[in-house]
Amino acid sequence: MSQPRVAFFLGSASDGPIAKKGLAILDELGIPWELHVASAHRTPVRLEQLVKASPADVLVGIAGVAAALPGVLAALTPRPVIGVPVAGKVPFDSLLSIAQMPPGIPVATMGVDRGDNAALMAAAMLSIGDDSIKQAIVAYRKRQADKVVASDAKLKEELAVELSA
Ligand code: RP5
Repeated sequence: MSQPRVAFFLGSASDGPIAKKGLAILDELGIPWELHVASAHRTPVRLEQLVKASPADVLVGIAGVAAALPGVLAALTPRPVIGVPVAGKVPFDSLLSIAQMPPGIPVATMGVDRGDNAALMAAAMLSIGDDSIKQAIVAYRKRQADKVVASDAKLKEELAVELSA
């Protein structure tokens, strides 16, 4: 097994579906990852131990409500930290908790529930020193573009049938 390059930290197992979107992309790009459930508020000591033990180059923090997790990750390591706010009942709570970091400890904040973009951003960071990851991102984008073009043809075909009926 190769060393994980990206570590996903989740404030709760209930954030799992958001993480899964990103982990599937890392698998597609051939980037090894690890995942931990560790809350900044409920298990601060465990969180610190896990961050210190992690060999990953990039950390991703996924959390909802008063989402301190990505900010605390960033406080615990000089490695880049990407934050993913999880949607909840109060609009913008987790987004602002993650994006509005005080000066000195930044978190690269993704859109709400965008675990997929967190993986792509982590891959882009790693690609700075790794040409094979750069190639994997280019190929991923080509597949994405091909899907859009295929959906265009499919929708036109469906509409032609439906509207001529
Ligand atoms: C946050 O509280 C977690 O990241 C999760 O998004 C939210 C709710 O947690 P659970 O009540 O589902 O454990 O800390």
